[in-house]
Amino acid sequence: MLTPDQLAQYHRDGYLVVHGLFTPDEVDRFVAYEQQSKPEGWNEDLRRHTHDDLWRGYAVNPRIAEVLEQVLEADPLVVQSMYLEKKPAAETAATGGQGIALHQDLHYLPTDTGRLIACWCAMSDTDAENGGLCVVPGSHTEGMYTTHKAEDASEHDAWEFEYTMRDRDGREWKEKMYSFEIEGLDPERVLRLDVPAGSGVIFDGQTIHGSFANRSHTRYRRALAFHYVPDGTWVYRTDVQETMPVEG
Ligand SMILES: O=C(O)CCC(=O)C(=O)O
Repeated sequence: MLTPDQLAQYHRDGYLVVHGLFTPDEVDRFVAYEQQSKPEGWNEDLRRHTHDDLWRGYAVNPRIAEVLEQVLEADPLVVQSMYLEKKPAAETAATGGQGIALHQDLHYLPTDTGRLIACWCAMSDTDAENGGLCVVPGSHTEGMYTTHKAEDASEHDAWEFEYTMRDRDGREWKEKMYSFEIEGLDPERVLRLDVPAGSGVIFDGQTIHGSFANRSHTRYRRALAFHYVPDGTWVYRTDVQETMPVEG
């Protein structure tokens, strides 16, 4: 359970580090599972939690569910799941695995209520050197920023993709998305977090966040990220529109 101070901190800053979401055994089990089951590179399946029992168990973990219920004051529904592993620099040609440019999740996952929350879980010790999570405190109160496509290839992957969107009335349209990067962000505002394995960060769909390349020569940066909406929220992207309750 979050304390009133932690809740207030979340609402003030738009993010909160939560310790002990997963035990060391749970972290090891997940990492070992991914090492033997995962194809190389970016995992494009954002719905593993719907058809992989191990992933489902992590997405609906009661420690996460309890925190989200408190913050959202509603039942959370899982939208998507991602495992984000960055190799150390020694294992790649140039820098280590790239990061995701600083963005707001609602750019990628627009919803009808504008509500969305992430639970980003460290599956290795993470920090500034190995490309840990960065956040911009308070940015969740500043509305949606304009963006451009990620520019610095040594730090960030760049891509474009067209998604099919559908509203509640069945009206469909296409929307081009790309590796969003916030326009004109003051780098001084970016806070590089230290998050140990098993701990996590919850953050609002409007909180600016992302990460940089892994500059460590030996240490992997591993994270498991889930995105949720409160029950009753409509997700426009058809590929992740079928949400899953965390309970039942
Ligand atoms: O892990 C990262 O590098 C960034 C994660 C992220 O952008 C997210 O979870 O929404």
